[in-house]
Amino acid sequence: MKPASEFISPLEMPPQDVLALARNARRVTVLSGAGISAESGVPTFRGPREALWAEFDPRELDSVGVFERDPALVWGWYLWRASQVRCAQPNAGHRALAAWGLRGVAMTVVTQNIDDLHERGGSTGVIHLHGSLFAPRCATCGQPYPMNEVLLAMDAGPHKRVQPPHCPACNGLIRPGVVWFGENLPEEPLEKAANAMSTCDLALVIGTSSVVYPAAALPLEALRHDIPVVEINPERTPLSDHRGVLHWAETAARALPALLASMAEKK
Ligand code: BV8
Ligand code: ZN
Repeated sequence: MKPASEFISPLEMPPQDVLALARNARRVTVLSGAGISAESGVPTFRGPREALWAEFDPRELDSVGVFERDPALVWGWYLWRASQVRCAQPNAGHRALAAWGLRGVAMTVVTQNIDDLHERGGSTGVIHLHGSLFAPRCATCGQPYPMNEVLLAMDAGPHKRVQPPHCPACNGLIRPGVVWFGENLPEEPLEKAANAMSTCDLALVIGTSSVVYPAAALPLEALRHDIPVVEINPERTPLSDHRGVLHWAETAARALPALLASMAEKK
């Protein structure tokens, strides 16, 4: 049987220092961003090409004020994004993280993403810092509202206005269950994420531009505790130059399976 490493093109062999850290890690915490879903066809926010916000000004759609002014525009945009994610599949990066978690390490996945691709790729206990596309709630009383098939069947489009439903409890407007700019992150997920980042023995930062706070401050928490941080991203980010960060210029769907395959190799 040929060793797995022979199936991996030299391009994808993990850097030796990253491989050594991964092999010795017993508690791994991941912080992921839109980049980990890019190879599933879900557009990123600030990427060069298909950036989601290339079409929209984030202040245009990612703040409470806009929803109050034009709920149908915002609701239509999020419905469209939910239908896009439902057509997407978890990629090899999502699946490799889930597989790693089954190899006896304590794996905590913290994500800024509002898609469910980590869960569909097999990860459990995923911590969502910015909410979820699939957990709408009442903008007035906060009651959760089921994102059911009817809603998803609507032919929402990026510029299509769709009137949001009303809350059965108080008749308030139903809004996307996400965190917009200027809104506080949910406390419990943020606390759990900060704890996971400061008590692990390896932090992986995958597919994020590291510009949105307070999420972008989490890897700095690991560095403050002298925990090694590996950043997997084809581009460099403000995090890349921090002392203690190993930047691996690779995509998630190539790097993570390669890391797992190499870890399985005899040392
Ligand atoms: C807060 C909503 C307290 C859901 C998002 C002034 C006023 C108010 C606030 C602020 C202010 N100044 C600063 C702030 C704080 C603000 C902030 O950080 N602003 C930044 C932009 C300067 N943060 C907030 O407002 C947060 N709340 O602070 O509350 C508060 C309250 C009141 C007043 C002040 C403070 C709320 C932040 C959450 C905002 N909501 N989205 C949605 O629609 O999705 S943010 C949005 O950006 C998404 O959630 C996304 O997750 C997040 C980060 O983006 P990334 O995931 O990193 O994606 P991006 O496209 O940027 O990068 C992709 C990366 O992947 C790239 O590096 C690329 O190279 C790489 N990549 C591409 N392909 C691959 C890949 N990597 C690997 N493999 C590949 N194949
Ligand atoms: Zn309500």
